[in-house]
Amino acid sequence: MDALSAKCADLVLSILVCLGAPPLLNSAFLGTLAESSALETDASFPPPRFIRARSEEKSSHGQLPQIIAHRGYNTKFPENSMAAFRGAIEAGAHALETDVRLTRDGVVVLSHDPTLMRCFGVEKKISDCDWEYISGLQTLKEPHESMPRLLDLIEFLAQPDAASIWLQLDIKPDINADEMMSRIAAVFKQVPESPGSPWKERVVLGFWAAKYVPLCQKHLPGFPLVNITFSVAYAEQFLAMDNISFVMMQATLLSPRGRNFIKRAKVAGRQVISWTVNDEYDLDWVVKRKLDGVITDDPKRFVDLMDPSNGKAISASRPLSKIPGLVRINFLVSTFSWLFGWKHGYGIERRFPLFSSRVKTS
Ligand SMILES: *[C@@H]1O[C@H](CO)[C@@H](O)[C@H](O)[C@H]1NC(C)=O
Ligand SMILES: *[C@H]1O[C@H](CO)[C@@H](O)[C@H](O)[C@H]1NC(C)=O
Repeated sequence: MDALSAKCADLVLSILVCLGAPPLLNSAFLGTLAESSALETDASFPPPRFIRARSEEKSSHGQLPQIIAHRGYNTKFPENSMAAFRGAIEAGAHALETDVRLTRDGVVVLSHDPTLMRCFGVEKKISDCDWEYISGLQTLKEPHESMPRLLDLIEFLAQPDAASIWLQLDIKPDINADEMMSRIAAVFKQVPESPGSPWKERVVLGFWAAKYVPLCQKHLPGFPLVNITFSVAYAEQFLAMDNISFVMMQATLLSPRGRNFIKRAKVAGRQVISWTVNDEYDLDWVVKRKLDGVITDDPKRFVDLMDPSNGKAISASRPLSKIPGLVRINFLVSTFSWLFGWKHGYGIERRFPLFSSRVKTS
């Protein structure tokens, strides 16, 4: 692609972001995704069996999705704080989802954003601060909490009363990948695992960019992987890669292509988890499609809704007023994927000729 076309692609991408495409679709982020080439590795991973839907006799569907607390119980507590993680478990969540970042001095901390602005009111990047400084900050949201390290969360999960809880780590691709993975691995080595439940059977590594696949293999061999994505087109190529499961944006799963993807993923024995689901009609959809899990901001509400003993079937239809929004997001994501492919030359056929023929899943 020549320089002028690249500029045009960038321009259209920025317009799409203004129109409401997910903010992470910025060109720096996409550039990181594009430098990947995972499929050439012969890495091997176990399937993440523990993220499968729970079988549930009392449900008419025979199974129910697992409830995964998004950055902890974040509608009630400051996101990604120890209070939010404890709160989620007390509320009955089956799993926690969190985001990892590195401080300047190499400490793995839990923060969704790369900067301290939104949660702590400080205009600094985490990667420019040392742990000693960050550990003294308090969240703007009450009850004011400090930012935990991954180590704090893992020590908490090592306690007997948290033994049944699993963890999804969202490894953001805008960081020094090799150092990040080796620091994460060091944390798991530092905290002794409970006898019957090794970390490998409780922690799933969520990655966005393919270059993380060989790094996960190098530093955390035997840990299962999930691909976090908004693009069904992108995820489809990983049906070809054994044992990789999926964490997909709910809005894109609802599209016809998304529904088809769910079917193929199931036939291939892959787990599919949906993010971020907060409405009852979306939960209803997830239950009917027999997805394996939902990532939600309010785990308590979903635990109550799904409790078969309260006798109330989850049943809610999507208000028609939501349809235009869904069409819009799917339009944005598809246009985006197409532009991204054009700009970076990704595309299942071009980048990964090996997998260009339609993946057979039967
Ligand atoms: C997938 O998982 C199975 C069962 O753990 C394992 O035998 C197989 O080698 C894995 N495949 C890959 C490519 O990791
Ligand atoms: C996972 O999804 C993202 C899109 O969010 C994609 O760019 C990424 O490369 C996918 N997986 C792998 C193995 O790369």
